[in-house]
Amino acid sequence: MRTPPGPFRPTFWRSPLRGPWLTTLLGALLLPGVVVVAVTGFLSEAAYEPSLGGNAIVPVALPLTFGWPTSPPWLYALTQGLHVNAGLAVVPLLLAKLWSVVPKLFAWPPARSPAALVERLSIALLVGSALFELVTGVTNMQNWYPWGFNFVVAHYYGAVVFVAALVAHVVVKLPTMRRAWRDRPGTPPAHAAEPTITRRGLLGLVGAGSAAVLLANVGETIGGPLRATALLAPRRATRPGPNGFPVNKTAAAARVDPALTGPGWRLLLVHGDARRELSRDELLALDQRTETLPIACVEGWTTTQEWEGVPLAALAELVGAGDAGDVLVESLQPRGVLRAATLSHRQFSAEPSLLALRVNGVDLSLDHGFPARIVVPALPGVHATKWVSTMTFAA
Ligand SMILES: Nc1nc2c(c(=O)[nH]1)N[C@H]1C(S)=C(S)[C@@H](COP(=O)(O)O)O[C@H]1N2
Ligand SMILES: [Mo]
Repeated sequence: MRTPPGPFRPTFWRSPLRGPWLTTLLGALLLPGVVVVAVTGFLSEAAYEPSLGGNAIVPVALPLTFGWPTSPPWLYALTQGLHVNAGLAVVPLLLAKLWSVVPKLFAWPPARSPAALVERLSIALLVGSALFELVTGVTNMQNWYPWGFNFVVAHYYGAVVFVAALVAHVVVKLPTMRRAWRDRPGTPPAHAAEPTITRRGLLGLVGAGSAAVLLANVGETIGGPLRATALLAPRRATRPGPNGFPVNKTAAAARVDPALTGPGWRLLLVHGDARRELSRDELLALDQRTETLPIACVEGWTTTQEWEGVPLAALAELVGAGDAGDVLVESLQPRGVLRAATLSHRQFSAEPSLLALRVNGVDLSLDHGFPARIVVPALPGVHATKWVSTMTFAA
């Protein structure tokens, strides 16, 4: 069979920089970053348990459902901040590594042996899952959910495929990498063009790219002066005032009827046959506690504010549920997976866990969850349910 023209012929690829040595170097630089992203990603899955509305997020989870700690309060801000920002920073490296091996994509014949076919299929899985994780991860960071599937579930399964394919790839390629490293860059093939950039220049470009995307986002995670440079971060803008910190989902977007948040609003506590209704004034008359706690979202942003309200443990006591196994928190929001969340016993009884009524010294604004919202330490923001209406404690 004749080799088709164009990219299927090795002479089509003329960069003198490409070669096993550069690919090995880029791979070795990429690997630690990918390990950080993978480990923190799987930790995020563990932190999501016990999940939303009582249903496990991922039907088939890795055995990672250890009890995610409730302290230090910034734990999830740290692991998810690492996940998202390291994930961004490795993108230029990943693209450079793919560029360095792109001629292999057109290798002809496609496979010389069954073993070669298996290897190519595993590479297809590796590259496909890496790009899938990249695209879904970045759109999620942009607070943009254009897909018909649940991001957390899809991103999780994509990661399982990616890690399996990566381990196989590293094991298979180890001898090639060793040899390439020992042989140094070598002389480019005869058909290669004159270089337009040195290898060092290429690495510098990749490093500058990583630094730029990192700088364009990390301020959203750590706050402070870097917020000003976080040009790619959707939650950069703040407004003046105690409730001026950014909002992901407004009451209007969540279709919360403002009429239901007025004086007629009651918090309903349920535990078996025990029920208790409290107005906002009655909640304010209970012992209040103030906690400075971050809300950290899977999207990578963190916002730390001073919340004031009733400890969840005290609410549990009101219906004799101090020993309850978990609590289902539901909101006035009529639809959507995020309208309710479940907290485990450890999570609702952690000292800083609050039903917040006020923030930074004033009432919560409607968009920040008025009349009441959950704030819990060390957990992903999905647990910080806004516009709380009912808390059902279960054995
Ligand atoms: N009722 C309700 N509560 C909710 C959500 C929601 O969509 N509906 N989103 C959750 C998620 S995923 C996060 S990260 C935080 C975001 O808080 P913010 O919308 O005030 O920024 O609220 C949480 N509480
Ligand atoms: Mo979130």
